[in-house]
Amino acid sequence: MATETEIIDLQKIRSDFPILSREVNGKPLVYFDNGASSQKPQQVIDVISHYYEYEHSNIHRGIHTLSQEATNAYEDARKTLQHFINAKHDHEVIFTAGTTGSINLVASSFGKKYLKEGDEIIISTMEHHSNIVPWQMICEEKGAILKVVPINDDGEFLMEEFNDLLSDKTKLVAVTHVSNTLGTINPVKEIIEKSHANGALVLIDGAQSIPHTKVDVQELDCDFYVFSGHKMCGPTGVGILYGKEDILNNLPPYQGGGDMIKTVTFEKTTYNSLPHKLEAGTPNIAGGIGLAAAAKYMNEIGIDKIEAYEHELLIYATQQIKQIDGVRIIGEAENKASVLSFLVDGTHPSDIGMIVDKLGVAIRTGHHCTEPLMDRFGIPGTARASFAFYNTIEEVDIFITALKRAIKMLL
Ligand code: 7TS
Repeated sequence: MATETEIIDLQKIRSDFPILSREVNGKPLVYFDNGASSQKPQQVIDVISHYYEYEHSNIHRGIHTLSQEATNAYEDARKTLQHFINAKHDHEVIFTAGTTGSINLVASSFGKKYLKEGDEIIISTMEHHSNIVPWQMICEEKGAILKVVPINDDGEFLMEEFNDLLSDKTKLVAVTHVSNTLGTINPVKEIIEKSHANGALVLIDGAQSIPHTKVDVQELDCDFYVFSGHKMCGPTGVGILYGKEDILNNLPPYQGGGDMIKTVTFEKTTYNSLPHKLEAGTPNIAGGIGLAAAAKYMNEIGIDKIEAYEHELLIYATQQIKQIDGVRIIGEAENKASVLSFLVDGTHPSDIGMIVDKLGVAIRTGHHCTEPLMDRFGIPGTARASFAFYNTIEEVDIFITALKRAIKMLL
């Protein structure tokens, strides 16, 4: 096994993240809740501060210098994100409030125009509530039907069952690239090919993949790809909806308001072109600029290196946790990202979470906004450690020691 320093310069990277040097409950922070939200490097914090200190003004409307500078910075950020996911055009990159905002936009606009009674949307058992509830809402409104692809006991997407669900009634398939609870990496390219062969569009929920793996939307050939800034070292309250140009052009606007119009009279409004048609109102300007800074930061480290290093953390942590009696890992897919969900016989995940927190270790416990997935496994929730590229093997050791202490106290 290669050592961590051979893959990335861990010492330098950790020094970029001010929060990593703080203490929690008198212990050095071990932050293993990256699936919920990642921490932010100084480079991103500085870009946001600089924007507010020197550049802030509203965008797309001012003739004055500051407004032009802010507009340029925001539109440059869009281009950075275009290149980050290899979209063909910058106007295929729509700024939203996050993954949830992006999925609601597609469900509402796509559903309004294209869904009719008896049509079907397919999702999978391992979806986050964000990729379930918006589809339920639009299906209810339109009399459409939500179908769910089952998974096996390891937490893997069942392709044959998916094939059986696909039909000429299927209008859209919405699946997660990486499961936030199980870590499963889904075969999205195959899912996209099969859906297209069947005439259905595909939305990929990239909330958990974008922080860990190189995403090329043209190579994937997905119709929509959505993600949040805050899970990839960027700020909260901003995210991306990528959509193919012709598909976005044909979507009706999601929200009405400033910026998304070309002309307005009381009789009739005409809409702006992409991307503005889908971005009503003053956006999260600093958020967009901060998100682009995060994309640049990750690119500079190298997404391939991030992926390789995080894989080593996962393998090491999995080996260590398996040596503890009574631990059951939830999600043992062959192809897994750096998420380790587990249960310990005779204990409750939240008790484990509370005790390891006292020892400085931040993990998440509960259903992780995947209640139907918890039902599939017949459990109320899990404890989840999720790793980022700034975590270390030593931190995994601290976590394992803390976990052993917690188990001793609870049993
Ligand atoms: N989709 C997936 C796969 C996610 O993991 C999350 C957030 C979302 C959608 C929603 O993202 P948001 O930024 O719009 O809230 N997942 C988690 C998690 O695992 N723990 O906290 C949030």
